[in-house]
Amino acid sequence: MSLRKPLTTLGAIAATLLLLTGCTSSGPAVDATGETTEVTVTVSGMTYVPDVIEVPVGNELIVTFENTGTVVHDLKFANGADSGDIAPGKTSVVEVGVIGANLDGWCSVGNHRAMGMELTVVAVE
Ligand SMILES: [Cu+2]
Repeated sequence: MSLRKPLTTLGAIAATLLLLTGCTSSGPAVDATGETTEVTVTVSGMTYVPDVIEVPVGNELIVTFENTGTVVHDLKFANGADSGDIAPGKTSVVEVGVIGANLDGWCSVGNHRAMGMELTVVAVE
């Protein structure tokens, strides 16, 4: 019986550590820097240009999406930010929010995503 108490204490400590780790690694809890990264994304064929956007962790990302393609496109992000449908030649400013982790973006029109219309926001330390 003398072993039982220390083991229980260790278990409680391990559980607490897991909780703390879970909190710091999940997206929204990132400390905002108060700075903004602004990027313009255009369309070439069925790809976004650029298709990788590097953002310092904690910066707010604002994407100016210019549909330089020949058909309607949009730009949606995995966190729910969305340009809506953008006609060729039109532009939309998308407030993506504070970036705490890598984030995927894609075009939800037709099968454009499968054809390659994807981009990645890379959170850099
Ligand atoms: Cu598209």
